[in-house]
Amino acid sequence: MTKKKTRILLGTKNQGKVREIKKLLRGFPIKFIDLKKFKDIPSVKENGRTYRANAGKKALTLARMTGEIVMAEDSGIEVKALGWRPGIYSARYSGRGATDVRNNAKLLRELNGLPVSKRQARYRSVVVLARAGRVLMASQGSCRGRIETELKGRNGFGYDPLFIPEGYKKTFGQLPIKIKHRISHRARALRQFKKKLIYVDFFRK
Ligand code: ITT
Repeated sequence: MTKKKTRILLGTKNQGKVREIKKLLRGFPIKFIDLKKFKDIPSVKENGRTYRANAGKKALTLARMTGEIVMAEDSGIEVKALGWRPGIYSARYSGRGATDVRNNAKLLRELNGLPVSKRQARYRSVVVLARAGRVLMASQGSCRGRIETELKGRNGFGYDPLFIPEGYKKTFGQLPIKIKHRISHRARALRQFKKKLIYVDFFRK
């Protein structure tokens, strides 16, 4: 008899994240499905004060709505010169109807004239796994770097055309995606996730 693979729903509407998470967890003995399977599912309101709170709320709410085991992620970019903003507000940084294009334009505007030495930043990611009513596990990762003075490259998504990871001279938009998959906040959070997953008891009530 063949054993059925455990399946996990990727609880994100961000296609950039879906692409990366699927790639980063490829070959892992778990079947991943995405939210496309649940067409009219409403967006979860993110009103927490931390990445952990938002990721937890997304995972628990979607688990309740779908009956699936759900992995959700909350992430953002933090810029030192802005008092580590926008952080948890990264997706909504440029206000109502925010897009990656507008968010990047606002970031460039806010940092206008700031020298390279003052443009430190970091990405952060928190991943939460939940089943109806219970968080099973959480993991996190971060990636240090700085903000470029103009948009460069088309790889990745979101703030990637502006983010130069520490130790490199090019943005994630320019670097081969293989490098992002090795050193990004999400890659680190998911490496920890994989290590912890073997200790998760999916069936404990
Ligand atoms: P879900 O809540 O449905 O997952 P979202 O895009 O709203 O999608 P978040 O609330 O976690 O997700 O917002 C994270 C934002 O931070 C995201 O929209 C990007 O603008 C930015 N971000 C996070 N990780 C990134 C990455 O690897 N590259 C570029 N930008 C990133």
